[in-house]
Amino acid sequence: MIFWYVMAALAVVLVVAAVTIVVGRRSAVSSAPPPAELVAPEPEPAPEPAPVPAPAAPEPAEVATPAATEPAEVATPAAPVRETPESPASRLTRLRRRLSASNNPFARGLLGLLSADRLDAEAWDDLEATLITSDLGVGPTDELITALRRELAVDGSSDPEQARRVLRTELLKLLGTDVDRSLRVTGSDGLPGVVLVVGVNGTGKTTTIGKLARVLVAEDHSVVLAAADTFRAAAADQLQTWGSRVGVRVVRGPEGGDPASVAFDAVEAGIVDAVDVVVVDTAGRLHTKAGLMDELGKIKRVIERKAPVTEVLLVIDATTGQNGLAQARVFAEVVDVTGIVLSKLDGSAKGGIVVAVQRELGVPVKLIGLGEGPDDLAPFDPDGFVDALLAES
Ligand SMILES: Nc1nc2c(ncn2[C@@H]2O[C@H](COP(=O)(O)OP(=O)(O)O)[C@@H](O)[C@H]2O)c(=O)[nH]1
Ligand SMILES: [Mg+2]
Repeated sequence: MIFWYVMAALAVVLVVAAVTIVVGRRSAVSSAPPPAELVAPEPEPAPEPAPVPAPAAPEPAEVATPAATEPAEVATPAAPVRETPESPASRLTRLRRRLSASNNPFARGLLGLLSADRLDAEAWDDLEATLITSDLGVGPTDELITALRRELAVDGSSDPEQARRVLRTELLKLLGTDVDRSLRVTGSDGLPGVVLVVGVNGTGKTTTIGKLARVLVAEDHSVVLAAADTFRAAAADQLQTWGSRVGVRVVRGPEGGDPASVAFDAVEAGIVDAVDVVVVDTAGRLHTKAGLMDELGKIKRVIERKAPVTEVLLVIDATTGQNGLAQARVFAEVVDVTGIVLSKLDGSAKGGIVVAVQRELGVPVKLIGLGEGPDDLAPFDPDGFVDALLAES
């Protein structure tokens, strides 16, 4: 009997165990989905880690970028990049558009003659008016009109090509093609050449000197600039900026100091450094003729204790026309002007001043300013000038 009790108990144990296993399996199976569910959300965390490395990657890249550029930026002020000025020979070609009819009223007036169907009285009157308003001057205007009428108005009809040819020839005659327009920038006896730049305030002296320094550097001359306009500190700063762009030394003095002593120091520095040229900026105060004469005379005298002045450039603002011419006369009486710089010829309606100023002062135009850009100063070449004026653009 006991045996059967034992067997029954065993059977019960077995059944309980079996049930436990089945239930256990079920719970194992039912607990399996949670991992499955965990797998499912895994993609969610997955994107999370993904963005983490993503920004992490650009970050070092960004760090690397400034790290790479920073030394370059630091290097720039440490060793200022010297600009390479444009060769003077190619400038008029580049700048000729600024003189052409589309930009220049003087050229537009001349081309008006070429486009006239008939060279009747009205066409000649129009041309004469244009030439007078361009400040060519009464004498040169008469000469030009007379010559053109002689050559062109045979039968009253207009041949634009012939008119262009004749106009070119006659304009060149007025400008003068056999004049020495070279700048005297070389000294003798081992001394530097000295260029004194004079003119009324605002005509463009300092800008011209900055541009001229670039012309000289482009021609492999060594240069020192003298900031002898001590009237305003800004003038010396302005010159300094131009000089440092092309590695040219600027000698300056205290604001309100003696301009002659700054000029003297600069020429002395030029001699010590054995440079080729010293260019001297001056103030252009037209207070009284006597005052101007005193100031410029003194500057010149003091410089010449060290080295002769080889060139005196008078800067005239082309937009001021007759007025500029009147001022130029005063300067020419005070110093021996050896060359004219006509600034602001870009867009000036007074292009005729080129002829008038040479006639008036008997001094050649040597340089022309054709814009505010650093290389917008060109040697004056009559052929290139006339071609630019008469260009079809
Ligand atoms: N459009 C044009 N402006 C010029 C030219 N030359 C000088 N200027 C401008 O004329 C102004 C006066 O020049 P600045 O050199 O200070 O005259 P300064 O008082 O005689 O020394 C400045 O704004 C220059 O940029 C030129 O050839 N063309
Ligand atoms: Mg100035």
